[in-house]
Amino acid sequence: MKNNNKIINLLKKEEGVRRILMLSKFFVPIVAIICLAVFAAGCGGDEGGRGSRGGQTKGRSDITDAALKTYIPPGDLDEYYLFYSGGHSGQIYVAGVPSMRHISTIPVFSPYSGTGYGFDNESKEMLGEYSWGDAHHPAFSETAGEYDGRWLFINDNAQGRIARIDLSDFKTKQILKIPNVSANHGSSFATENTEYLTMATRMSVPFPEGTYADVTEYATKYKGIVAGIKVEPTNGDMSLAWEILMPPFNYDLGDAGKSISSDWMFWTCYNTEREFIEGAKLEVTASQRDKDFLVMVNWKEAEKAIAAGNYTTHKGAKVIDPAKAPGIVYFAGLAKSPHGVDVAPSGKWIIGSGKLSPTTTIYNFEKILKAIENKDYEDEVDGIPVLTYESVREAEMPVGLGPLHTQFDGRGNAYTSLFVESAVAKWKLPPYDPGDVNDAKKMEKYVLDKIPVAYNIGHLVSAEGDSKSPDGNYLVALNKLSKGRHLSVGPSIPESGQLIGIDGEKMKLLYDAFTEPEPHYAVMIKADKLKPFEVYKKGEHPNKNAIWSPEETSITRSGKKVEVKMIAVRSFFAPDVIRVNKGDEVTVHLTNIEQTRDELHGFAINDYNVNIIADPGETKSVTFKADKSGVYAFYCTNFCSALHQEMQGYLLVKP
Ligand code: K7E
Ligand code: CUA
Repeated sequence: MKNNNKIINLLKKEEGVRRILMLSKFFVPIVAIICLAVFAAGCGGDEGGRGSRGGQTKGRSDITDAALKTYIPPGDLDEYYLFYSGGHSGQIYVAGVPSMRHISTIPVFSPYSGTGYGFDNESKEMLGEYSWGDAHHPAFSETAGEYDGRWLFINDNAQGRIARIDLSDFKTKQILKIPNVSANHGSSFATENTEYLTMATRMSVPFPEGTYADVTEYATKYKGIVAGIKVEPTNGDMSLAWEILMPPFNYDLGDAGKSISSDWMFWTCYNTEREFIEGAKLEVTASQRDKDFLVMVNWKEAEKAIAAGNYTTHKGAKVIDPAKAPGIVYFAGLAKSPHGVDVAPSGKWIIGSGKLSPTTTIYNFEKILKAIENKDYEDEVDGIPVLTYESVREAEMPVGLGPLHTQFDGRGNAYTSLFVESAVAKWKLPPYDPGDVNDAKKMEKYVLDKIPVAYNIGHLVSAEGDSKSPDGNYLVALNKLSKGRHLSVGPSIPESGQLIGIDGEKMKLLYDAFTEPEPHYAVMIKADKLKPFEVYKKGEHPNKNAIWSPEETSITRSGKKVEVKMIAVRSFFAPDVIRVNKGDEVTVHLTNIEQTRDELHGFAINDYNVNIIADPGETKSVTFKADKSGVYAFYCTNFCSALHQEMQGYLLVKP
């Protein structure tokens, strides 16, 4: 309480200073005197305005500093959008940074009655036979290595799928399912100009998909796949371009190259022991070898192999066998049981993290190219060359225990999450003193700072951190545990996102936020890069079932099929009575003819599990079987006007 009052007082003072500074444009001489007086009173005159909430302010406790950096006054807007993946909730959460306020939820792989997603015919068709997905890694579309604000992609770790969200209306527009990829985890990372998105098998299965082979035949019959998903540059439409047949490892995380490495994709993999021994615990059997692998795929070479017809087709997918198409895939040793792989903004440094090693491995991409050119191989696995580790690694950084993922600030620093240590380590990217690189003790000096997080961090994300030019001001730690950090809500508690300031030498914890399950990864984009539209303007989003006036409404029957064209507008439906016979198949096309922002109308039929919602100017369709006779009320679910409660009608089902 005491602290709160202190903050409020300081905030009041701060606001006062800010107002004075704004006025100073007009009353410079007077204000100069006042400012001097304020300085003398010990309150910093270093207000930099909302856009540059940077720098540690003098004379204030950290708590005040954190409050000033994260407090967005009512009515003011955040600087960044943060898109959190929702894990097995199948959704994406949208928050503002630095306030960390939750703004919206975008349903992707799971139905969400709040927006009617998964209830209308269009989204039902996208979801197909599945009612959930495991959303792990969101990725922005990029142009020349910078976030272009067009689309957001996200993978489904459960079902070999990838989805595209249009950032002009924050809605899921496509879900692509591809064959042969079992558990798509190393996804959905975008290449420099969104030529491709990555996909990869996390849990190898017999190839092709649907083949039966006992786990005793794991080493020979089971296979992994890494795949390239082509993105149509005009409309974002995704399609499968190629698959590459890989040894039965677990392909974990991926990333796409930049600049010098822009033709390449990277993944980590574990269980290079290629075993699945019943009852022997994978955690044990997959941790035998001292090193697993970094996987490198040249997608330009994969394109060439496809163009040359050097592939076979399985379940409709063009599959390249790297043993028969050299020059596409390479391995390099990577510290035991790796998880994350992250390409630095320059594209030259590839950072791999081995969960069971207290170091991250920094590869030099120039050395990788040289090793490939010189055929500097230390081994070969299923026809795939393994580059000599000593030739391609630049250094190993002793970051701490349980390194998982790495992000960047654009000033030559990297930030690695430490799951076991519950901390974030800040360290310096190369160059290093040549005398230091082979001495773990000497490398310690390049670990510049460490900050504890609460608790057990997985991913972390910095502002525009996957682009060529990260902003270097904010970092969000995505933690698996949050106990004791919020009011208790029983045995299952939320995950947490902790905002950390990274604009100074030392990292500073600024704010605790919480989310539903489970934000594996998130991406952060400058707010001004997104320009979502406000209504579906009449004529701009053609839909063959759209109608715009009461005169155009209709109920037509052909055999046992009934089609209803309906409008919704404050505060009525037309038609408001639908008469059908028991056993009819009824399709309602609902157009919300409003052209005012946020004037949504819902259409729910009681006891029929019908719940669709149309945004202003949008048309949605729903088809159901009128299999229960009687009278069923329908009504608008979104509070739309003072007479919203009156917005209702009846479905009459004749026996
Ligand atoms: Cu949870 Cu990227 Cu799927 Cu790491 S992953 S934590
Ligand atoms: Cu329309 Cu409530």
